[in-house]
Amino acid sequence: MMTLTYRNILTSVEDQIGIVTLNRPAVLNALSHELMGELVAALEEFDRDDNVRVIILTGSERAFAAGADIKEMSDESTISMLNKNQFATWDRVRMVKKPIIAAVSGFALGGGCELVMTCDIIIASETAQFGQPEINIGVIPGAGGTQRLTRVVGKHKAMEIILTGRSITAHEAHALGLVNKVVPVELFLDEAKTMAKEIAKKSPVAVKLAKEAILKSFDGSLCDGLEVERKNFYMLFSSEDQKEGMRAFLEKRQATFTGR
Ligand code: CO8
Repeated sequence: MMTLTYRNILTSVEDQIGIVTLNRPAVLNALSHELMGELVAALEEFDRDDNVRVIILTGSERAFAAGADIKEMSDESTISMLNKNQFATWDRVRMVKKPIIAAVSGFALGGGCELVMTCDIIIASETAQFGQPEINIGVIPGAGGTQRLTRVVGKHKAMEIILTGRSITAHEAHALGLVNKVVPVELFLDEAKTMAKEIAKKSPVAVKLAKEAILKSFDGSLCDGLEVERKNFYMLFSSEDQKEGMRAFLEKRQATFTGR
């Protein structure tokens, strides 16, 4: 297997399981453009590698990922966001054909929660916290949150989670059907490996085709939904509230929103 050098992630292979670990600890694994590029390169490399049958995506005990990188986004405009088209990279995550198990501990917020929901199976530590706090910084989920969360937990819960921006615990996420299993924090990666090993014993081609078929049933008009979400996300970069919300986060103060 060709080994690429990454700055924001770690990769390894054991027992036919390819493991990608998000590794930007200083900013709780905030998903910068560079990190997403590396993540996609690693996932695609594992997707091509015949020695890998299942992929695990994980972070640290403290954070899976606390969202997209707010520092990187705070001064963007609608047009600069459109031109950068960073979602092209995000789209490649959902094109991966092998199953991806998310092993989640600590914060899985905003883009972090959306990345988790793009995975196929979710194992959570008891300390995991899921949420879409974008509303607190004057924007909305932009990487599939309004679509994937709603499909999993239903309209009313999705409204509550996205409109209040509050986090939910691993146990609450489990009760809502968002996560497969909740385990003590010291076991979350082992549990993901146990599940991965079981799947790795099956026919790889059957596993791939099963994943494709399940996603077909799930993704009905997902593309339309994603398009609306993306346009609205870009549009918010024309608002004063987005500037105020993101600056207030970086300046560690409460945001004051005016609706402009
Ligand atoms: N982006 C950039 N830096 C971050 C982020 C982030 N999302 N989250 C945390 N950090 C940084 C902090 O600024 C801090 O840096 P420093 O030490 O330099 O001050 C460091 O990480 C540690 O964070 P805290 O001191 O805040 O740690 P706490 O334990 O006090 O709080 C929280 C942890 C609650 C997770 C808090 O950091 C937080 O609220 N983070 C932001 C969560 C958030 O709003 N996420 C949503 C972001 S928007 C988004 O994800 C849109 C996705 C759409 C895709 C876009 C693709 C282009």
